[in-house]
Amino acid sequence: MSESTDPFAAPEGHRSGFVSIVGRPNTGKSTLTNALVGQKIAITADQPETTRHAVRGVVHRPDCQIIVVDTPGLHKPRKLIGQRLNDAVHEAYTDVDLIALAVPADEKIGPGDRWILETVRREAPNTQLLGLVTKTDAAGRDAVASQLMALHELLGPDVELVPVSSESGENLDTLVEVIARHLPEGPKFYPSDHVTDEDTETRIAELIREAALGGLRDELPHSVAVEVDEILPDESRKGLTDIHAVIYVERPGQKLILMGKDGKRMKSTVRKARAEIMDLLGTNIYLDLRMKVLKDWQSDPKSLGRLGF
Ligand SMILES: Nc1nc2c(ncn2[C@@H]2O[C@H](COP(=O)(O)OP(=O)(O)OP(=O)(O)O)[C@@H](O)[C@H]2O)c(=O)[nH]1
Ligand SMILES: [Mg+2]
Repeated sequence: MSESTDPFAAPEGHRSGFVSIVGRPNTGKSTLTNALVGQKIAITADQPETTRHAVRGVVHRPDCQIIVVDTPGLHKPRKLIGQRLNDAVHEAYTDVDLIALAVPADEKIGPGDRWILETVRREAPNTQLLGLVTKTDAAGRDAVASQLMALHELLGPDVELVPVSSESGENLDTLVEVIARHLPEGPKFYPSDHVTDEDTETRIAELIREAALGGLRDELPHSVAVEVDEILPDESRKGLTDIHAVIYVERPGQKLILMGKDGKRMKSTVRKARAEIMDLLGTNIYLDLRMKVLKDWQSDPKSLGRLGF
């Protein structure tokens, strides 16, 4: 293979490694991961606790390759699923080169952030930290400045800080440079066209969950899980791929809410999910979406196992 077509070819001085983004729920970790990778690989929502497993995305630059590990927001667990999510984060940051702690510009640093920092320092004592003030577009300059001071106070003088906005793109390139500077020299781990380890089925299930979450309030988003049953590429129907999936909720009343009046909400969920999935697959699809009650699945070990937690 000639050098120019080798997808692993890297110049002298090339850097590579892993950075985990950790932080409280809803601090913009997944949105930032997508912005850095340049593609939607992790779903996002305006409610906390959206991400439920560590999602790897690859950032390709001529002089570096960064594997960003988006993690579920950390908090003291209340249910069995919370414990499982925290365990997933633990796995995601014990073997990385760098851990970036994200705090949003528009919320005060509090006990939740301190608890995360203590956990990280205890369990990955030798891993270099980086501090991120996210969502800088959502706060004024003064607020961003005082958040940087507060984060400096929290993390100490040896930790570099970067204020970023995934929304406006502010400092995304700087962040890539800062991360790369903390990584060791090394080869490419992934070929240059690889953006994520997520398999297609998982990405489809997540896109359906994202569509279903839109506008839900309170505890309801946490009760939603999605499983893809079947993906059937059907040649005879001119490339129309059949996708069969199930949305799980915990109680019959939740099913009614997700269905909406005259099934309106469900129809809009199917429409939104279908558009995103077609974008991902680049083909036309038929989406068969059903809904089932899996009673209190968030607290039931058997159900959690079945849903992959
Ligand atoms: N204004 C603004 N909003 C943002 C930015 N980044 C994320 N958000 C919003 O913040 C909310 C949460 O974003 P996510 O990326 O899902 O947050 P997360 O930290 O991954 O959340 P969990 O997975 O629940 O831990 C969404 O409504 C995003 O649109 C940003 O740079 N600016
Ligand atoms: Mg997330």
